Amino acid sequence: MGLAGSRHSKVKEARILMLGLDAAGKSTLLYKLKFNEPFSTIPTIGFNVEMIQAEKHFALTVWDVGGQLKMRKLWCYYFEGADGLVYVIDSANKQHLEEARRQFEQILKNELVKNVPVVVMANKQDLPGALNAEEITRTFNMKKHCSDRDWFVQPCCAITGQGLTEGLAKVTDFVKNCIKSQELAVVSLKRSTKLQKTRAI
Ligand SMILES: Nc1nc2c(ncn2[C@@H]2O[C@H](COP(=O)(O)OP(=O)(O)O)[C@@H](O)[C@H]2O)c(=O)[nH]1
Ligand SMILES: [Mg+2]
Repeated sequence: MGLAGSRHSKVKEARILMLGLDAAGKSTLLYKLKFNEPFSTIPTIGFNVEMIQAEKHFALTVWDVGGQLKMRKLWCYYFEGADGLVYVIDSANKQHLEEARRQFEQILKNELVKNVPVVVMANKQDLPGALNAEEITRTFNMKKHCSDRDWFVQPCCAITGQGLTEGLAKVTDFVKNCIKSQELAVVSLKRSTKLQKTRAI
């Protein structure tokens, strides 16, 4: 989390890491959110990054990191300093679902994103046979794997934009709560250190 603009600016900025297998719809989702227009994407080599004004005083820098096999080895380099995770799934691609689930578990195990809130975007809800939010929750065993953090499964369609603002609002709320509790932890740590010093005198 950082402060954008001048030192006294009230605009807070959080860093969101968007991951998911190749062709899940990450770039489409990012550009629909940013420009509200369908965007013709090409497989992402490297990453796309966009600043999205989630609220008047709250901006999200969303990092869309390429999901191709050779890119996935680099994911961990983006983990450090992430305030929130968005994991995008092609809910209609049954062949890739198991791989998406395995990859998701792998990400959650990483120490660098411990306790970082996660919103799963169950994308491509417009396609026949797409798994709904409950089915994704069950298949991905969300309750077990995300017991240490805030989580939510948001059904969406990146092409029409359905569900995207709801997903964005959810991740914003989670991140703000997380930041608030970190700030409270710092305050109480400072207080107890002060108390200890007073006692020592
Ligand atoms: N039917 C449908 N297609 C989608 C949706 N979202 C993305 N796509 C398509 O899926 C393909 C891969 O999308 P892209 O954003 O490049 O995926 P990325 O590799 O995760 O960045 C493109 O052809 C998109 O048009 C969706 O919600 N529904
Ligand atoms: Mg992409």
